[in-house]
Amino acid sequence: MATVTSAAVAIPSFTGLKAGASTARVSSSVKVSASPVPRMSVKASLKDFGVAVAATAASAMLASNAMAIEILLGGDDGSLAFVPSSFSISPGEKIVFKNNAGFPHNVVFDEDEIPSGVDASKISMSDEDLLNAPGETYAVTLTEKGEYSFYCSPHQGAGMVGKVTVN
Ligand SMILES: [Cu+2]
Repeated sequence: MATVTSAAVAIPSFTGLKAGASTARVSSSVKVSASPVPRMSVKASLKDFGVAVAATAASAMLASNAMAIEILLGGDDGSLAFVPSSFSISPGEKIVFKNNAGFPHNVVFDEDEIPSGVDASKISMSDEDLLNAPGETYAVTLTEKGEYSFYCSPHQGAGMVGKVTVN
């Protein structure tokens, strides 16, 4: 959770979790700014929500949200790529895509190359939505196991594509 940068953005994520608890499947995406806030405020927010979340028998999801992986958008050498471009995570582990170089970038999941039943629009940025500022992030959490392909709309033709395996 250290990469979630404000208590305010954590709340929509958990609202979604409560709503989706009956199907035990949650896909949430939150766009956050790069401005850091003290870690304690996020923790305090989660603690408050922990009560409601536990009541819906989804407390395991709360624990798994503590994990996160950071993927850079654009290589330090100026390459138009996700770094790393292929990686594996656990279900519920947060992926934080961070603007690094060569922006604007975005993150769009290929609806034909994600597990069946997953709604690509719920985990993707829109084609028009771009990360323009250095350090700007897009965070997404995948809960269904399987392989997901994604790309950056402006740079797909230049090979800015990636793959994540949830297992
Ligand atoms: Cu790009």
